[in-house]
Amino acid sequence: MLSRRHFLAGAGTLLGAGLVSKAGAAAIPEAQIIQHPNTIPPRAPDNGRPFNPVVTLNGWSAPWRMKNGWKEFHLIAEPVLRELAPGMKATLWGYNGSSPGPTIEVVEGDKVRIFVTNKLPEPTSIHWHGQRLPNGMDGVAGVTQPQIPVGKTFVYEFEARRPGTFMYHPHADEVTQMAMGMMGSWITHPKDIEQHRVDRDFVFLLNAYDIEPGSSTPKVNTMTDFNLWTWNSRVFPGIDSLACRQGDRVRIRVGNLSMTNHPIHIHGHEFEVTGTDGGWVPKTARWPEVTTDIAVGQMRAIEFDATDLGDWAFHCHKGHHTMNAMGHDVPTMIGVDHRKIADKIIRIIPDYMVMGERGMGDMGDMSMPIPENTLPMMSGHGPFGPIEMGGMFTLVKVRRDQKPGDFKDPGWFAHPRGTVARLVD
Ligand SMILES: [Cu+2]
Repeated sequence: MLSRRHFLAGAGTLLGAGLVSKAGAAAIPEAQIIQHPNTIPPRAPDNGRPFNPVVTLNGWSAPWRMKNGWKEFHLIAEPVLRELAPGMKATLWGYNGSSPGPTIEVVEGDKVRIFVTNKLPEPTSIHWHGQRLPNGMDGVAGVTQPQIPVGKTFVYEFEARRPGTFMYHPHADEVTQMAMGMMGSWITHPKDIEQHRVDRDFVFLLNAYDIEPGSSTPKVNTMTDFNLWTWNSRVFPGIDSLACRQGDRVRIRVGNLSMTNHPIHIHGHEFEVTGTDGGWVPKTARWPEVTTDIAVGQMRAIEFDATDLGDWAFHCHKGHHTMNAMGHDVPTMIGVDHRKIADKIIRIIPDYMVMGERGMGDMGDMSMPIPENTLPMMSGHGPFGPIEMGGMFTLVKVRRDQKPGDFKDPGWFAHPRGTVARLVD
């Protein structure tokens, strides 16, 4: 048994709820809560060391305050309602109003203090994945610290020693808490603002949920059969596009906190993996790719020159990861003429639909009845018709006139005359 003295002297200092509410109000910085899923464009830091901020896809970076040389953040672990895409909201757990939580951005050498308040119905902790830090700050409940009890606030303090891209997530009842959406990105920028400098720097996490059509809470005991494949807890067409200016050097940092690997693929350009959660890859060790597999618990930073104008697909290459729920139990019907049997079934089940005999593409275009709070399996409409995608899919939009620092979606690409595949027969 730990005595109270040990408790206070331990890795995470426990602050009583009373302290937080009154005398301690100024001791803990206010947490910014954001509940909408829009991408908030970055702001140059107004205090602390300078850095080039990242763009969190369908998210934002946490504000901080400087106090006696420490950069202080406040994360609140709590239940949140996250819109996965227009038409579907999920009941998740996250931080500061969202799943994932806000991105933490610091600079190499910063002394960082993070207050973590637990408003979940069960104890939690936060592990700072990939970081070099004192063992007692590593966030493994039971091993390096006691669990953060319900209603209490812990504080983590360490120096951001190694620049790179990291993640944060609970290390207490991990299966439940990660399946419910608890995670976030962490960027430690290099001290030298010119080092690894790019024109656009995006970040997001790969995650996945198993939510029954018509419901909103993930099944937390699912091991492999997830049905919603998400980027920062969003599915296509709810994932924002990555707007770039022609000629930009672009970095996309992708962390995987789902339970399977994802081969991430770009069209029209080739990239190099320039960083992992272990650090920056030396130039001589890089090779060109158009797909990179990101395993569970890994981060990959990819970089490319956005040379070619257009709307370029950027997605996971596993086919079923670019689809939404409902697809799993449908038998393959390609080549089966089941009109006769369908007539008989319709007499018993009036809503029965014949589907899939020409492939599944029809479903993107169909207005079939689906339960409330459920997304179609494939959706999205482009300038040439149905897109037939869902899940882990978005577009890298390269434009000549996209202004530096402008991340707004520029709309559909206007293809120059004679450059679109066409009907000839
Ligand atoms: Cu995938």
